[in-house]
Amino acid sequence: MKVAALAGGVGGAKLADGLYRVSLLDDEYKVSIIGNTADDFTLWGLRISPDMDTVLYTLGGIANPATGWGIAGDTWTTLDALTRLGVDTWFRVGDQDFATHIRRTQLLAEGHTHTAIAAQFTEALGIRARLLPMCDEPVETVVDTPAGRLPFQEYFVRRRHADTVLGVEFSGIATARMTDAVQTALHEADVVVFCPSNPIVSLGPILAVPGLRATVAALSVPRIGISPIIGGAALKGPAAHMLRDLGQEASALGVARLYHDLLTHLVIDHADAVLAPEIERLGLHVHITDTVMHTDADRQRLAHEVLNFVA
Ligand code: FO1
Repeated sequence: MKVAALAGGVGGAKLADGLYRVSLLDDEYKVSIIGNTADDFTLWGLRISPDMDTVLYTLGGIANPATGWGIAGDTWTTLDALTRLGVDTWFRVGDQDFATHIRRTQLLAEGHTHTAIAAQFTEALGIRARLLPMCDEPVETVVDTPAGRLPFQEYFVRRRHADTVLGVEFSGIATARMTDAVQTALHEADVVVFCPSNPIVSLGPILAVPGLRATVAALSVPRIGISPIIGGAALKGPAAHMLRDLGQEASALGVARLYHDLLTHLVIDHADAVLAPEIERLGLHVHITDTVMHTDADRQRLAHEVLNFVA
């Protein structure tokens, strides 16, 4: 059974990890993760790809469990040395994390694609799943706020996503192209999973790659989402207040409205059970369960429930 999962940052990476662990236990499953590259940016001359690295480290079993991003046990000597040189180190990059950015920057300079680089990195970390960037062209999310148009990491990290979101655009998306690997993963999939990532800035850019949304909508296989909004809030990050700022409903029903033309099934949390009838009226099959993943076992359980729900 081939699974194609769309995943963004920390929340999506947890379910992607659960699906990956299921595939390690049962080789009937093969998992491809289509990742968000619109958080990518260049800092201190290095190309950084936060959401791809979050999935990479999570599936590689080396992600920092407290933050979800960066590497567990990483040290900060390089960052401290940069601070000593007068650099504003607002974006926290650990010593081991720097290796990823240095190597990616070098490989890009040598002409390798993001797709080839992701394959090298998953190989290096012994990951037996395909991690596919949504495209190989540069795309960068820009968040329009009362303080002006902000590059994503400025909005998200430096300004702690405190600004009201007036609009979001994906600079470069018009010239982005679905890679052959992404097209193959989607067309060969027996099931497509929308991992619980921010619908606006994590799954949004992936679905904005020209042709990708239409490809997913036209598939005949089950397509299942997990709501990243539980009880009107996101577990982590600005998803709920971004949806509200943009006039969307920050609830599992609001998520269903965003995706009902793409999905056949939606998994929601017990906290949102009351919304199930209205979600079903949108034509989606609804599965109600505990969607909060505290432990690795939770990730695997939820992944199993997702796959069994559409089986
Ligand atoms: N998120 C933060 O809130 N603060 C940071 O200092 C930070 C550093 C960082 C370094 C590498 C990396 O891969 C991710 C990092 N993130 C940090 C998360 C990053 O902002 C992601 O874009 C978010 O997780 C949204 O997906």
